[in-house]
Amino acid sequence: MERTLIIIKPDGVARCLTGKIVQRIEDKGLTITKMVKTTLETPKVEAHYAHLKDRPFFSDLVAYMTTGPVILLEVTGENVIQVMRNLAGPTDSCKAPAGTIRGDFGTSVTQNVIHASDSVEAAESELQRFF
Ligand code: IDP
Ligand code: MG
Repeated sequence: MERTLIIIKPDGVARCLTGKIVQRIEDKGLTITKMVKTTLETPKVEAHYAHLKDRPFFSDLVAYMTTGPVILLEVTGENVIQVMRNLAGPTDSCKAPAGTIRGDFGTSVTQNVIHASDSVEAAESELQRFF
């Protein structure tokens, strides 16, 4: 069994998409093992996205992630990291196929509704950071 960190980002929470996203995760047979609503503080978001700190959109990204509450989820299941990346879809909501969370609900490349860890190492360090 693997575990991953999912964040329902501020746009997802503000647009009342939490129930729909949780439903998709459970419909896929994955288990939500932790779930917390919180508002993220700037230093944690900066650490989470440290790999993007030299990109021109970094300050907008950090501002967006701290604008309102998020839902933090630990999701557990077989190959859950890859399965959740598949459910999320590609980063850019405008290019993400219909049927994916970002394709169905995301509105831009930044406002793409959810975060999903992209490797075992990332998942473990992100779960430690946020829980
Ligand atoms: P991922 O969330 O699909 O793993 P990353 O490249 O790790 O994508 O980027 C982290 C987050 O930064 C994205 O989910 C998105 O919110 C934002 N982002 C990524 N690329 C861009 C961009 O080119 N312009 C604006 N925001 C971006
Ligand atoms: Mg990423």
